[in-house]
Amino acid sequence: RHTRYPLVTGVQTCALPISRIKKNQALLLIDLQNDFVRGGALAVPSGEEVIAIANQLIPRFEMVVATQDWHPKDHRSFASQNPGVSLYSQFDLNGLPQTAWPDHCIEQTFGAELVADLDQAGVTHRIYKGTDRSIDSYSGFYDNGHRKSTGLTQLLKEHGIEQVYLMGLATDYCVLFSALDSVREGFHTTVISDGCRGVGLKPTDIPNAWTKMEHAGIQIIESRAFLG
Ligand code: VGL
Ligand code: ZN
Repeated sequence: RHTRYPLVTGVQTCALPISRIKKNQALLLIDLQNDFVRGGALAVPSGEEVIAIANQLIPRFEMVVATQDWHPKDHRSFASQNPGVSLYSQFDLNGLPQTAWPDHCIEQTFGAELVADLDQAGVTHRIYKGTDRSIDSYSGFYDNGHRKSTGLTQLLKEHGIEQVYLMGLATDYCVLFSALDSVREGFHTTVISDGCRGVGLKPTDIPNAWTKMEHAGIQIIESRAFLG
């Protein structure tokens, strides 16, 4: 008698019927990085709460793109690089309005890494942004001056993506500008509302961000509506 082996080896089992995984759709996870959650340098209130939602959504997508804020240590958006500019105040950076942030998401440091609890095996691509010290980049698609592309549009189009689902941090910055660029680039765009948390420097910032997204033709749904 000899041992019976499974007929098929090395094939990963899929917890979902294939029909539940949609082609032409990508999940965009915005800045789920250590510095934006509890204990981080620019912690978004309750930011860590969205990780569980990301982990539920990830298996439903064939393409999952994680963006990472990825700054050189002397990035000009940091208050520390602008003597006389106080933290969270507004200043002019090469002709663009800029908020003075604490030092955060410095390339190659722990703060810039994706949160460890995130199901990183399901992340198929990463996009790094904010790498040029002279300009900030809230959107995963373009810098704040819309001068340089990160290559995200091309990546999505190469994969035949027509519909983009977004969630992450922070509602009033990187989620807002990524979602606005996504529609502008021609993708059907949906933001998962409970998968986002905002900074809210002003109490109106987060509600205003949702209004702007709605007015731009972005669909806003809760994760349970997607997960069914
Ligand atoms: C972000 C402020 C500065 C964000 C990034 O991910 O929303 N906010 N850099
Ligand atoms: Zn940043």
